[in-house]
This record gives sequence, structure tokens and C-alpha cells, in this order.
Amino acid sequence: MIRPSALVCLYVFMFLQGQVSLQKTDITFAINRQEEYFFSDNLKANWFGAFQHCRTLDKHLVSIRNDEERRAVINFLDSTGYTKANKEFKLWISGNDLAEEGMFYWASTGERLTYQNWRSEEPNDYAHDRCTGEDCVILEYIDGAGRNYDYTFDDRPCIRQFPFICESIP
Ligand SMILES: [Ca+2]
Ligand SMILES: [Ca+2]
Repeated sequence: MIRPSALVCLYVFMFLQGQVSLQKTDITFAINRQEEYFFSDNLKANWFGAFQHCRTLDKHLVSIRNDEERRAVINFLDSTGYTKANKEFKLWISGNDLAEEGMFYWASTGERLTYQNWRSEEPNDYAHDRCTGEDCVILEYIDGAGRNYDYTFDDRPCIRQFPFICESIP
């Protein structure tokens, strides 16, 4: 038997899942395209919208599975000028534990998230309210804040609006 409160959460989730909301932010540069990645600081979406938008470009929301891929993403962001213009940011990546709490996978590849790049105390599935935990992963950077915010992972509510990075998967 499903409790009424659980039903409300389910409806909210279904509504959000179908929602694609891309919002404009301050433009510091035009859309950047490279062979492997796509990023625009002109686009923000919740995690589902980000996932969907990448697919419309025949790409996937990015996965960062090891040091090498993390470094490649950092180099790419540097090349767009975004890191120069923004001293801190949060970006959606494809990691999530939507299917089973605490079991993180990369949505783009289907692989388990095994790369230990979490900020300390994360992932914590923080309960923001009765319906909102944290099931989607961001890449976070804060200039001068040390190793803990140096392109590290944190789980956040999937409904939040953040910019995102897409990648081509050969
Ligand atoms: Ca979670
Ligand atoms: Ca968290």
C-alpha cells in the first residue's frame, strides 16, 4: 500500500522528469563545441533536462571515471574560458543513485561509479525536505577552497538547475 505522502512525491518526481527548463544566465562566451565535449554557460537545467539536452546533440551527460577523464574535463573547461570567468561553479555530470539509494552509476555508460573523487562527507543524500534527497552528482569547483572543492563530486537534488557538460562516446 502506497502512503498518500509517497504518492505526492511520486507525482512531483514524474512532473519533474518530464520537465525541460533551460534558463538563460549571464553570457560570458558563446556556445563552445569541441570534438569530444559540449558546454554552454548559457544553459542550465535540472539533471533530467541536462541528460535530455545532451541526447538532442547526439551526446551524453559527461562521465568522469578516473583522473585522466577528470583532467580532460578540466582542460576542456579551461579552453572555453569558463574557469577564468567563474571562480566557483557546480556542473551536472551523469553520476546518480536514482535506481537504488547509495549505489551510484554513470547514466552515460551504465558503469558503477568507483572513482573516489568525492568531497569529504559526500555522498550524504542530504534530506532537504520529505520528498527531496540527493540522487544526482555534480562536479564542484571553488577557487582557493582547497582539495575539497577542486573538481570534486557531491550528490545534490536532481531538480536543481545547474549548467552541465556533454560528451561524445565513441
Ligand atoms: Ca541518494
Ligand atoms: Ca550531498
